[in-house]
Amino acid sequence: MNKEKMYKKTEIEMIKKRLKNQKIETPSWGYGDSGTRFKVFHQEGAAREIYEKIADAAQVHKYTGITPSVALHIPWDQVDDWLELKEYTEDKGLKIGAINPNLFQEEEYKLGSLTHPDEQIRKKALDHILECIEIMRKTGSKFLSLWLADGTNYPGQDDFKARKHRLEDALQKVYQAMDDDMTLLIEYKFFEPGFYHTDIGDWGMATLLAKKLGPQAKTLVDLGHHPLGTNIEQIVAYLIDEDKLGGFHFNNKKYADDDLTVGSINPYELFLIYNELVAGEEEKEMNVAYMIDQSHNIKPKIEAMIQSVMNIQEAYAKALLVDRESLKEAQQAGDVVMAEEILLDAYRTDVRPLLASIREEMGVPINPLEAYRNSGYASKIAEERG
Ligand code: PSV
Ligand code: MN
Repeated sequence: MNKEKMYKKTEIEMIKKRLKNQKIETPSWGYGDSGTRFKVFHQEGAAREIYEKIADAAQVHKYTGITPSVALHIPWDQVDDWLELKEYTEDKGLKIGAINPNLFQEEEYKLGSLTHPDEQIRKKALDHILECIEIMRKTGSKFLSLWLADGTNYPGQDDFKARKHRLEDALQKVYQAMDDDMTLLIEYKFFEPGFYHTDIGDWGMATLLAKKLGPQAKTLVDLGHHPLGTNIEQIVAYLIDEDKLGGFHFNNKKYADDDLTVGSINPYELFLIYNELVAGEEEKEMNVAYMIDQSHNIKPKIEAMIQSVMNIQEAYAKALLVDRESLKEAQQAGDVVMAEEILLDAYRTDVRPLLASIREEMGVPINPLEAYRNSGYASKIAEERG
């Protein structure tokens, strides 16, 4: 029953080319000490400031070859001289990626930032975003990645519609302030820190906001931000179809927004998401910012990041192997079993030899994790940084 697909040489070359072009952005905040509200564990050698974070991100790129940019979080990564940081980043062979405004740490944001009932607080939040757009200009970043912690904790605390209108007003101003080559990514999350409601609770709300704003506003899918059981691959397919898929925050969850290693809990889901992405790529030009959003509290940071990148690479490779023509035929014929078998066939393929061969051609180690482990970088930074 299982129809084995034989790949032609040209098909393999095409798959390899696409794998070599894959790009994943890593987050500055994934390289520093992190934890939960119970405890932040210190790791020897963990990056203490943005220059060290960039240096560590460069290691991930050195060993994987597919992580050429780093997302910044402002003000966590604030510096006095952005040009100097840009040059340092470029010297390390990287670029500054998405700029993430931080609208959740100030005392004034207790009742919200862009949705706050007080106009003065809303202005403070808007000014911070406008400052982030300036930082984008100075660093060459093209993505403004917006996540709001806004929401309420109790029924009746505030008016849903009034908050929606405040948000729409503010986002209009943000959109107007952006340059033509910038994209606003709107991230959603169904809970936390608001436990009664969040102002951008799901992909529908994010996408409605993005649609009202215009083509430079898109939705960002963070894999940890859905209720359990949500069919994320369907959301991805819908967003692609609507030209509204702007970016990803890769991670994996078991319970809530756990920030677990991407692909560690449900690798089949990751594959199915990539299956939609590959189908989308074959249909249209997609300008998607693929980013990791994980903070590893226990694992060594750089190793965890390399592991994550490799898991994403595997999911993409497997999705590229899906026999799309036969899948279409099976779907058309109502052959439910065969359609599923075609997906499983690709999913069960051991793509490690394929990835080893592209790594060889790209001039990076065949086993990035092992090569990094043997490099001595971890003990070097532990000694230097204390
Ligand atoms: C919120 O949970 C989030 O996913 C947003 O992307 C933040 O910017 C990030 O985590 C870091 O706190
Ligand atoms: Mn996120």
